[in-house]
Amino acid sequence: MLIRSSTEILPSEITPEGIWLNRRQIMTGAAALGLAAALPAQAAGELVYRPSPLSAKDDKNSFEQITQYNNYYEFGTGKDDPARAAHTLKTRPWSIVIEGECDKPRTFSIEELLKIAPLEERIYRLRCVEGWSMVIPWVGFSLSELIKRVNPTSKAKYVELISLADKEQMPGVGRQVLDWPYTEGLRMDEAMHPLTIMAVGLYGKVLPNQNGAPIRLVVPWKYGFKSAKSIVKIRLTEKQPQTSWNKAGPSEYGFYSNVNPTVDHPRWSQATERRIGEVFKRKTLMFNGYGDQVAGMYKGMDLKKLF
Ligand SMILES: Nc1nc2c(c(=O)[nH]1)N[C@H]1C(S)=C(S)[C@@H](COP(=O)(O)O)O[C@H]1N2
Ligand SMILES: [Mo]
Repeated sequence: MLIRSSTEILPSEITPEGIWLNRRQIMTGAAALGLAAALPAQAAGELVYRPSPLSAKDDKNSFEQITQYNNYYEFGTGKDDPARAAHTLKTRPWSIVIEGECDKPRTFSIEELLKIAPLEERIYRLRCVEGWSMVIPWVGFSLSELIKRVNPTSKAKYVELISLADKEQMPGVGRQVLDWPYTEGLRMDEAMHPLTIMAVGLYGKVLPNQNGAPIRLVVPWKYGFKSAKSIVKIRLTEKQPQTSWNKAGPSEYGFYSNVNPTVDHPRWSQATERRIGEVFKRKTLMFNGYGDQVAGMYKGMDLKKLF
């Protein structure tokens, strides 16, 4: 008999588009044997996904680097706190409530979310506002796929994303380091942009707790803190929502938080960054190198004022 942990994906949660097999399955020859042969691999927490042309060509950081050096203040402010402490996060049952300016507000279970659209691998650069970066092979789907399903009204101008805040599971929530729950926000066009994803996995596997299991936002042209983890609520709003980091330091963390080497943080330069695992610093790229795809959304805006 198969014994499953609560974080594993059930075969019934996998999209029927079983033709998209990951590289490992192809390499092991499982593909040649058909979907039935691939199922035991999925039961062990493997996701079925297809590659995406939106992936970066950069060398990926290792699974070890991506899962042992984290910011997840609900589990402590040290980089190694989340990997050590996030095992207490319960990722099943899980659901996301979508409410606010939409015709069809509703709750999506994690099982429904995993089937919203075929999963894709998105290799993205992540630039933390602290001055380091990584390249992470996420598995997820476009946030637009989810927002479309609730029929936003014409008043829906912004999207507020809210993380879980449960003292029982999250030791850091007992400390006043941020105004919990961790809250982030995007303008509607940013939320609907094809690069903006909800990630459910990385390196082909179910998302580790410390990376924001079971489902988190990833917005690759913005500083890492916009990419809220372990999301439980999404609210469509007419007014620009408040965000936890903006409340904590309004002069340091603006609403837009686009990666911008020409706008320094008041306490340090943003011109360069250190890719985790590398010795020499790199020049930080405008919009984290995604300018061709996203710069149009900010035409005519003063990005020094709207940082
Ligand atoms: N809920 C929540 N989301 C969060 C954070 C957090 O502390 N709490 N930290 C942010 C920051 S500062 C960064 S750089 C990224 C890090 O994501 P990773 O650990 O998966 O690399 O998560 C972001 N999302
Ligand atoms: Mo960050």
